[in-house]
Amino acid sequence: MCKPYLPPDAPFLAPVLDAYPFPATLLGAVRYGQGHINDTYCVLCQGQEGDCVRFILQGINSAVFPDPEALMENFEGVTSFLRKKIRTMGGDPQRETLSIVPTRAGESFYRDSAGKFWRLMPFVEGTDCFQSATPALFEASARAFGRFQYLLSDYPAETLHETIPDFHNTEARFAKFEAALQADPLGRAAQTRAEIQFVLDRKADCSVALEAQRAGKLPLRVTHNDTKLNNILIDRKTGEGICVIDLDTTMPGLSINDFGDSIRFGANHCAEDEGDLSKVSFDLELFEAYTRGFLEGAGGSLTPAELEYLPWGARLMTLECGIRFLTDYLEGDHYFRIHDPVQNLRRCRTQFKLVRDMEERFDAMGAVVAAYAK
Ligand code: ADP
Ligand code: GN1
Ligand code: MG
Repeated sequence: MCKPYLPPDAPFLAPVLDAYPFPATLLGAVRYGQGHINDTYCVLCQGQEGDCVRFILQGINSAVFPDPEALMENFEGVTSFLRKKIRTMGGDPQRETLSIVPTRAGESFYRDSAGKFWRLMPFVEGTDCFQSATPALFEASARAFGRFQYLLSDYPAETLHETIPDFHNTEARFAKFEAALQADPLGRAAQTRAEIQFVLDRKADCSVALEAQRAGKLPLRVTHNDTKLNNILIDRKTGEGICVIDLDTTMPGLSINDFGDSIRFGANHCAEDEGDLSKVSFDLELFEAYTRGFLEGAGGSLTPAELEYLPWGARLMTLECGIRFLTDYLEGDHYFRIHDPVQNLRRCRTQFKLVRDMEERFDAMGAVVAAYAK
């Protein structure tokens, strides 16, 4: 039998693959997807009938997730809860939520000799994952994210670990940015004066959602917290968002942030790292499509205050993400995966252009939400 193919830069995969009892002949693994955090591979096997069986193998980024065991506990808790609900509602739990393939030792993850955690999941077949979408696909993703929150509304939130403390604490993100600016280890502040000023001018904005939460206006819910379009698998036959993936940040949070993070990434027609800012603009039509879908999926579960703050969720998640890209650029690009030395700077600039657009069209965004909140 031939040795399975491994990417030349990933010889460390051999013992990881050995740890799993694949049900078919293992052909190899290739890098997969466009996530910024985990190491994702697609593993290919061939069944006895010549059929192809695929899996997703992920190495968990322990610099980002300090406690991978806690993260896997969340993953198992949330997915088994969803599986039960999906089954009760007559859905297909194999396709509508993620699941784990246990190791030969019966564990939900494998720890390699370098201490890195790996998990294996069945590939959800018959789906597509998009980096940008038409209004109809975007609306389908919104229904799925809204429904995800709705399905988890009676999940015992207190049992979830906070996998990244202060993940969407925009005030804490601002403070981290200020510290990076102060330290300026690579002397990059000099070339980013305009971006730095953009953030400093918006310090007060960073407190808007947190103040509403502290005042008891916005409730804590179980939220996904990373609702990028590419964290949804779209069913190829129906065009519906069938499976919410990338569950590592599912923990208590604000509904407006789940709404907002999707808008940040999807309500425009450019890549997150587009270098030509004349191509970057916030699209109100996509915003409307997402709003319609999210409110439908959430099934009337959002309070009037949450509805009122949805446009703020969009502005804040976009601002916060831009701040995070800029901070990472100033600190030397150790958080987000980059493919060239100024990618984080380009990413930050697209976010700030989108924030500016949203600021200009804020009343129109409010009117759209009001129209669908009725
Ligand atoms: P990251 O945290 O790095 O973003 P993700 O969990 O989002 O990692 O996975 C990266 C990509 O891999 C996704 O955008 C998607 O294209 C693909 N993917 C992940 N899990 C599955 C799955 N179970 N089935 C099919 N594709 C998947
Ligand atoms: C990361 O993991 P991925 O690529 O889906 C990041 C998000 C950012 C996003 C920006 C755990 O998401 O918070 O919004 O990049 N995830 C984590 O594209 O930090
Ligand atoms: Mg992802």
